[in-house]
Amino acid sequence: MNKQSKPALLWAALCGVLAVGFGLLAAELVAGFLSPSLSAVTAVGGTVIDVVPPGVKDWAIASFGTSDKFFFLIGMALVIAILAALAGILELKRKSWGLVAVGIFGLLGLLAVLARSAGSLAGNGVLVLVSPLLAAALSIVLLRVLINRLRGWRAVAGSLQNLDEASRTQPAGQERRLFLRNIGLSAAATALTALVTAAIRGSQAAYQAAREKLKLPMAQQAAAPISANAQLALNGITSLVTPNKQFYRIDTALAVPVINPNDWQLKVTGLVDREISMNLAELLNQPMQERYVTIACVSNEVGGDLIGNARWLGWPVREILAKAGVKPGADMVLSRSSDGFTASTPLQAMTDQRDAMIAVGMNGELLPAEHGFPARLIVPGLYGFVSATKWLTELKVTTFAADVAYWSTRGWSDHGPIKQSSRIDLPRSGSAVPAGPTVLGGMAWAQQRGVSKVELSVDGGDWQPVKLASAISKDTWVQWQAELMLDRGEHQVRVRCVDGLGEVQSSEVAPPAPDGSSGYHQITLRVG
Ligand SMILES: Nc1nc2c(c(=O)[nH]1)N[C@H]1C(S)=C(S)[C@@H](COP(=O)(O)O)O[C@H]1N2
Ligand SMILES: [Mo]
Repeated sequence: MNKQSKPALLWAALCGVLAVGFGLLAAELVAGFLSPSLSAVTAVGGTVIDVVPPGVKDWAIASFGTSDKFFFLIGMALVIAILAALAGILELKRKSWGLVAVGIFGLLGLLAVLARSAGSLAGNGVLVLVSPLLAAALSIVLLRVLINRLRGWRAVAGSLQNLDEASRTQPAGQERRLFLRNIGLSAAATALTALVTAAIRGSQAAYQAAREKLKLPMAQQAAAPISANAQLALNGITSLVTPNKQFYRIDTALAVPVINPNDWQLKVTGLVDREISMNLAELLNQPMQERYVTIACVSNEVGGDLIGNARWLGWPVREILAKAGVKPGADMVLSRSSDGFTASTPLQAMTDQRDAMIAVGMNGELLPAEHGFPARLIVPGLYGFVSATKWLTELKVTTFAADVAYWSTRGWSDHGPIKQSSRIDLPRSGSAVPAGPTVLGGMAWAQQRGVSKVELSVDGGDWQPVKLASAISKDTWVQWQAELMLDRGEHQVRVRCVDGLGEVQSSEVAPPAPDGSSGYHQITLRVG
């Protein structure tokens, strides 16, 4: 251990605070930019609040009242600052030890984020891990740079101690100036990052406040309650209705568009008799209907999980089109999002009895920002890229000949009916299962036509029908369950479904591009 003078230790503590402060704030900035619901600091705070004994929470609420959150954040900042200062001192005394300490804090932050988002990584994917990792990485790099500079200064100053005053101020002075300049730059960068982060979070707070004032309208036509026979009593089976936080998210938006509901407008343009412009209050006043619809991504591989089922609340698209008056000749609606994304949907699918809707509600809540707040399209039976425009701002009535949508210019088909498909979710492929009866379960879908049968084939043998739950509707997926007696050894099990018209799922193996994957989902089981 090398002995350091008191001022050196104070400088090292400051280095620690600046390094960790900058790292955390920069990570907050990136998280805030990506999505209003991503934040390592909030996740760590939330986890702390979760694990603190109830007595302490009661005491905090009693002593600080409604400012308890504010004081909690101040307290958290203090604890982080003290730990960061200690890490700085440690790094000065023992090279790399401080960095390891910061790395450990980062790891704890990562665990807190994981604990908070348990099971819901699906929504924002790996993005939730970005914030703690980035914070740790930036803090470590900056701490290393600053402490190395500090060391350089102390080393020169120390080695020159025996020389006379005049000859030692020169190099030591240079090193000192370099160090101070680094400290100054870091402080400025930290302050700037803090300002930008505060600005982003401020506008998001305004969005949150405006959002909280909104009330999800009542459905004029509510969805019928789900029959008990639609939900199989099978442990671990995919839930029939996908919770919003677990709903797959696919879009081209790097940063989730955060739309202030007070500024939002929906326009109907193009081949119409009367253009329409409508604000959110007007939209929410329209007669709403509620439907369970299973939407899917064209990029979903056979057996994949880019599919989800929700109870959507919305206004039928055909109603707004009728108000606008569609001119003869039109055959497509080009929907546009606030971020420029467009989808081309056949006019037919927007106006027929399938109930395409401008959705504002998802499973009883306003749309989450990630899923298109304040309004998006939901068109039963079509893949998302040709129908499910989120952050919807415009419906242009047009023709396939005149307009081309975002993905149609990028090698994907411009008509996108969802291919009927099925999936084995239980057990996971590659599982070892004990000898005796093996229970399997999964999902099947054939939107617009419904599923009439699900069948399994073991090791290429005959197709055997399995138990099929009742469907919520033709537009939703259906759960299935089976019990197989398998011999010891390795087995391949495949699944297929039959739709409501008797059409058997296609065995032709196709990749997602250009119009959706096909083929049978197969799993391997080791029975022993
Ligand atoms: N604005 C916008 N809307 C979009 C997309 C997009 O990239 N931008 N992607 C579409 C695609 S490809 C799919 S599969 C669905 C996914 O909807 P979800 O993220 O709510 O599951 O949204 C559609 N709507
Ligand atoms: Mo998609």
